[in-house]
Amino acid sequence: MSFDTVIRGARVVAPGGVSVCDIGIENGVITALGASLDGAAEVIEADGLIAMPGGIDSHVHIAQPSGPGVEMADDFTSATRSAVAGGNTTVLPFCLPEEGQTLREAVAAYHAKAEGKCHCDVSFHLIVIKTDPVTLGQDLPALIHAGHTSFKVFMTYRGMALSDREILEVMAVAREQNALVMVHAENEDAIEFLRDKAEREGNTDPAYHARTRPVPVEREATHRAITLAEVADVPLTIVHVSNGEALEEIRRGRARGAKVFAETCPQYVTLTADDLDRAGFDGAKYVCSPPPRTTDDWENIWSGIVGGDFELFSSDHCPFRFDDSAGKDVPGARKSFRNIPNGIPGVETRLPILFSEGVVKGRISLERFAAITATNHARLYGLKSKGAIMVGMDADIVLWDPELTRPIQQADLHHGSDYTPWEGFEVTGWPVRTILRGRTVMADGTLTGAPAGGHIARGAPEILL
Ligand code: DUC
Ligand code: ZN
Ligand code: ZN
Repeated sequence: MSFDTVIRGARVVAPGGVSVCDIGIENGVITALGASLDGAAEVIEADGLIAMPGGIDSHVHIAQPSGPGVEMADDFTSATRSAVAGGNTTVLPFCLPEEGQTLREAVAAYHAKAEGKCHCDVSFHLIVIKTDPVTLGQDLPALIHAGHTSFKVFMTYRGMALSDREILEVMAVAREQNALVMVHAENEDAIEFLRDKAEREGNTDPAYHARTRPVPVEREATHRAITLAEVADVPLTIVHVSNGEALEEIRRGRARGAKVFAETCPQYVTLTADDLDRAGFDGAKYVCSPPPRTTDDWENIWSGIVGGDFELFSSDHCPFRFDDSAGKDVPGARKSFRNIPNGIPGVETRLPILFSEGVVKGRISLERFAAITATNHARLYGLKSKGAIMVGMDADIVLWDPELTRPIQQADLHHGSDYTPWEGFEVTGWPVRTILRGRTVMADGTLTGAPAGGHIARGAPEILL
């Protein structure tokens, strides 16, 4: 056999287990796994390294409209550069229509923004904020048909939140068209009640962002979202689960037979609400929704990661610059937490944090790491040729140095934000080479060429239960 590239001697994390072998690649596809593969134009010596499936981050926000005067810190160039540097080969951002745009127009404009800019592959989820007959009856079916087979609905944020009835109507389309609904589960009325009260009492610091979105607000909405999915008879993904009580609702739903998938993120096992209470305005760096909780909730979330409740570990990368009047410091943000743009950067740090806290600390196996960072994302969201080191799959492979210990530092990162919430957080294990469809796109933290990524149309979700 002849190959374009052979990766030699890595510990390969494949669906069938972990073994030392060579990986043969031809035309961007894995064509052989075995001992002593010869006949390659390029040989990558990988002794002592681990070969993982390229990370798939199925929850990132890129160049998303973010309200008047606010600009997201990443466009497709910087977000995918950061993704690749952090060991990812595919990311799934959300397409959100701007005021006055139809969903179809929004998707066309989003494609135009991504075209020629991506250092890794991308595929778009949709965000459904309108439920008029054109959106549900024409745009959504056409877009699903074109490979956008998942969409997010919000239970929070005035202007974006859907009523229960509207969520059911969206779920009915998902059922008919074989697509997957993702839900942001927080109760908007309860949040507004608490937020108005906090403001009336003069409690306007960033810390009140977390205090006005307490656990019951997420727990109730999680229960309601699962109930609605049971009524509509559809599977659903609950994204960014932050705490043990919401996780308990997911477990109870599953015990009843509901097809619920669950996602969590690094911030829910490494940050707490106290981070939003940092001196001055620094707490704004940690404002995201749902907010980080407590160290007890870290343990609750770990129990779900270790025990298999979470299929997905994503970043929810949603970057804003801190020292910027178009970012966290937008006019009004220091007057009230209500005005602070919501989200934190994390696409580059998701995998090192989980590798270090999960694999190196002995909580999860290499196989489970691969499943919740790549394989399950590919299967659940219909990326048929991605997510596993197997013959016939895209050669999306990341080589990890499992012993490299370093602190996370803004100075080393590649995103457009001017800070990382994990400044100084020490990790062991780092992705040292990212290979996208057979081509090395990052080596030792340096990107190695022009953007080589493209948009991937997805198939139907594979229901993992
Ligand atoms: N939800 C997300 O998924 N990301 C950022 C902000 C939000 O509310
Ligand atoms: Zn959300
Ligand atoms: Zn998000």
